[in-house]
Amino acid sequence: MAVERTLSIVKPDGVQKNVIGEVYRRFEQAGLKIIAARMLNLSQAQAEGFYAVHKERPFFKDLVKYMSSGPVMVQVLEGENAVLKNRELMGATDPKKADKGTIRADFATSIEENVVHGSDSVDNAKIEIAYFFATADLCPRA
Ligand code: RTP
Ligand code: MG
Repeated sequence: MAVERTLSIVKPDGVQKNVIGEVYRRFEQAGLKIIAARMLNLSQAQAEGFYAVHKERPFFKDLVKYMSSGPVMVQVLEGENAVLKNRELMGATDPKKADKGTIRADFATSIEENVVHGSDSVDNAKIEIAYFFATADLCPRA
């Protein structure tokens, strides 16, 4: 299995629910290392740019409004199979469909306010990591 990097975001509802530490605990328990992190308020323009792939979708406007409604915590995770491992920890987009014990099943409010984002492929992870971090910001370790 390859060591990969993926971009994770604790979304505004996750920060508001005070579960950053709980989400980090799950990453670390699964063997994922946090190699960079920053908290910020996304502007509408930043949220639009980040979710540009969804710009034709009916939920895009709401998604941008929600993602820029409060602080987010953004991190780079590194580990074996990190992209899929993070998606498994997150659970399905709709918390009603998410497996028991996943982050979204445990903490999400709705299909929109679903606590976390995770890159869906290694290629998208590279693009998303570069959206928030310079190479010099990453702190990989053995
Ligand atoms: P994410 O990109 O945030 O990790 O989530 P995902 O891959 O599981 O889901 P995706 O299809 O990429 O959708 C991105 C985010 O848009 C919001 N959404 N709202 N109202 C709706 O029907 C709807 N569908 C999606 C969610 O916040 C979703 O995570
Ligand atoms: Mg997605």
